[in-house]
Order: sequence, then C-alpha cells, then structure tokens
Amino acid sequence: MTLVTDVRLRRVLDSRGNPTVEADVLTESGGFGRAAAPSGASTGEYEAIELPPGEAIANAREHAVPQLEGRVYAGNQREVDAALRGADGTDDFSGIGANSAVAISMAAAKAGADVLGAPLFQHLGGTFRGENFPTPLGNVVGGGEHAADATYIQEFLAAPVGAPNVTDAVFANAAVHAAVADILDERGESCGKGDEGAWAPSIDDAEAFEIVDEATDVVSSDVGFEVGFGLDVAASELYDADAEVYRYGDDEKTTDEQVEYIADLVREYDLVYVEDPLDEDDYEGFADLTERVGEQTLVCGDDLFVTNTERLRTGIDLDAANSILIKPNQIGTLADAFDAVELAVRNGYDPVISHRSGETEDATIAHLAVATDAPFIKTGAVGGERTAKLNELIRIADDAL
Ligand code: 2PG
Ligand code: MG
Repeated sequence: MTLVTDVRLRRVLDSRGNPTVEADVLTESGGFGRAAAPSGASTGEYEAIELPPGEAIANAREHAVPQLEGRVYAGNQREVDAALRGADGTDDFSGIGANSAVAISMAAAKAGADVLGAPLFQHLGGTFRGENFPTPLGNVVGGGEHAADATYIQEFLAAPVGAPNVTDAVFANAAVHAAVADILDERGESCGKGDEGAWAPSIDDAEAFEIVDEATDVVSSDVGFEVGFGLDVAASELYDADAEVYRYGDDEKTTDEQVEYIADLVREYDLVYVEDPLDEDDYEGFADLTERVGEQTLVCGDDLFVTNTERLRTGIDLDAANSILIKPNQIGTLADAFDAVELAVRNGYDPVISHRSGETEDATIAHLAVATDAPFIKTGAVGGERTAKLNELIRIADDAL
C-alpha cells in the first residue's frame, strides 16, 4: 500500500545559501520520497506565495501534515495535491507556503514511484516512449536580478537545437559556457558568475549578444550540429510602470520600441527562444510580438503566466504567446503544473520546464520534462545544483535509473 504514514519537514540550504523547505514522505509499505523547494529572485507578482521556510514548515505541520498522514495515498498525486490545497485553504498557498506545498507534492510523487519500483518520469508520465528528449536551455551569460553590474537582459541561453541526443546537448551547453569564458578572457573582461552559474561580466547587452553569438558558432562547428541561443529578458524587472517605459540604465524604451527591439534581435540572431520579453501585465505587447515573430521563435511567458491555468487561458484567448514556462513552485503542486502543461499542449503552446535561480540538488524537473514530453528544459549549464538535473536527464536517456 502507498498510504502516507509520515511527512517530515526540515530547513536545508539552497544554492544561494538561503534556507529552503525539504520534505520526506514515507509510506506504509516502506516507500520513500524526498524533495526540496527551489526559490526565485525575479519572481512574478502573480506567483503562489513562498513563506519564510520556518513559518512554512510550522504552518504545514499544523494544517497539512495531519490531512496527509494516514489519509492519502502517495501513488495518487491528485489526491495528495487536493489535500494540500484543502489544508492550505487559500488560492495562492499563503497558508502553508508554496514552498512547503511543492516540496511535499514532489516528495509524495517520488514515494509513489518508489513503491511502484518505477522511475519518477514513468510514474508521472505513464506512456513515455523515450524518443524525444527535452533540449536543455543553458544560461551562459546573465545579469538582471541574478547578478549585479552585468547585463540588463537576465539570461542568454545556449540552445543546442540540432543535438542528436540529450548527452550531446548537455555537453554542447557546457562547451558554450567555456567558449564564452575564452572570449571574455581575450577581451580582457574578468568576471564572476551569477546565481545560476552564468558568466556575469560588466558589459552592455550588445556586447553580450556578440559574444554569445560567437561562442555558439564556435561550438556549433566543433560539435557538428546547430547550437543557437535564446533569451530570458525578465522584462518585468526592467519595466517602470509609472513612466510606462522599459529602463536599460539611462536608456528607455516605450512598449512599441521594446517590441521592435526584441523582434529585431530575433531576426538578427535567429533567436530560438524569447522568454518574458514584456512586462507581466502586458498581454497585448506579448500578442503584438508573437504576431511578428511567433512563426520563427518561441515566445514564452514566465512571469506572465506563472504556471497558472487562469492566466494561461487569458493568454490563449489573446494569442499572447506560443509557449509557457512551467515552474511547479510558482503554482504549488505537481497536479497544478500538469494542468498548465495540458492546457498549453491542447492549445498549441510548447511547455518549457524550468528551474529557479535558487536551487538544490533536487532533480524532479528533469523527470517532469521527460514525463510531459516537453520540447525544452531550462536548467542552467554548470554548477552542482544545475548539473543535478542535467546528469539526471543523461541517466534517464541511458535508462540507468
Ligand atoms: C526565471 C528564473 C529561472 P528566478 O526568471 O526564469 O531562470 O529566475 O528563479 O529568479 O525567477
Ligand atoms: Mg524567467
């Protein structure tokens, strides 16, 4: 039986050195699952609420754990996640914290898989055929909220779209990361890394485009398949709502100029992916851009949709995008994340499964991406908390789990 007998919660470290919530779920038959909540820095205004971990744990112990222990089955994800919602009693998980909720939800899924003796992606995805692997988007240069004194655009993402398999794709992104370091070195730019392990040089965005374009070209000819790149503009962080302009330091752009700027970048650099090119409230600006470049590239909503089916429904009605970023902690449970994927796929939107800037060694999103047959997974290029997911993808492909 997969009856949940124990739910244990604790504070553990995340990659920024902050505390986060880890959950253990144990079942009657000896099943075990462990998972930890990630945490964002450029969080969307409409995300589910992350509480300070101590408070999230105390509230979950008081309200959620008694509704789970001896009452729900770990193999029945919908039941677990409904119990979490019921115990929380709010729309945005501000009762027990989305960080407690997502850690318990993912740990229960792992316990369910453990009882079945199946890898998590099979438990979650059922009929996975093992043919299409998600292409990893690897953050190689970045700034924004993830690093001070670096680019305004938050993430420049290597995208090995021509890779014949996931292993080659993962190594191609690491090679782009290394090639960027070489080019920065040649240009005399020393720098550190941002929160996701991307280089964070004090250069302007135009120079970053040159460098990433060169690095992806070099790696592409080395590996013999196409390696393009994309962006997470994280434009909500650049938008000044009072002045109604996007601020790039002393430069500013109106919404029309921002749409034009991004459309030009898509054409000039053949960008394969553009995330959050406009503010999180600007469905119309998104729709304008999607109309212009949606045939050529993925226009992806992260802060716009926050993995929320209601916001995605609005976007679909307005033709705002053609892709949605899926972050389980933005909405609170795996069942909710699956609902968003399903709605997206039914409406021709590509789901992109994503990490957060604050991460742990938890590799659930690698399984989620495979289980949902997502075309892309965004999970960085280097660094232990990032390679945890990348190496798990390699293992899944190798069937060595
Ligand atoms: C994003 C993420 C992950 P954060 O904006 O897409 O790259 O960053 O977790 O800080 O929101
Ligand atoms: Mg984003």
